[in-house]
Amino acid sequence: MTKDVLAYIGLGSNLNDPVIQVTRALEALGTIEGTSILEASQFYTSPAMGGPVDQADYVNAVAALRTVLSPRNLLQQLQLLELSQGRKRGPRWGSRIIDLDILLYGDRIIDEKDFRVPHISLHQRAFVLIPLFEIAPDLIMPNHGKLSHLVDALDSDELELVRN
Ligand code: ROI
Repeated sequence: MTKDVLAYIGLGSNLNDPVIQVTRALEALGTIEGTSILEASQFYTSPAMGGPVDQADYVNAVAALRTVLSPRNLLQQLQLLELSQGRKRGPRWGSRIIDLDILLYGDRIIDEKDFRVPHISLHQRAFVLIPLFEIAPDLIMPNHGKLSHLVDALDSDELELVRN
């Protein structure tokens, strides 16, 4: 039997109707081979944090996946989904139609130049930590310890739930 792993994916968009983009991407995640969605957070909106200031607000969510894919293969699939949703290469931290990041892959630590898990900025981004906490409040993360401690340390009140 192939071993499967619990992975957490961060989704974000601030272009071309972000709620629709994040919804489409969530649906697409469930179609990746060897992968199923266990849970998804609600959608949250917030101003661009940590990038150029003249950007539209983002919509973010986090999904829990069960996958038999390796971290690299999962990353490749996410990049294909980004392209199929029309993502163009732009400036670092610039606006994007869809951004799909591997936040966590089981308790694995990956430290390669172009690929780091846990995600390099996971611990300081309210738009990742709060939706992650919604679906995994008891999570203990490699490198970072208890998710609840990171959430307690956030001083951001800029995240709002998207009301449908
Ligand atoms: N800010 C928010 N609120 N949401 C994001 O998904 C996001 N992504 C980014 C930068 C530009 C750093 N800021 C963000 O890449």
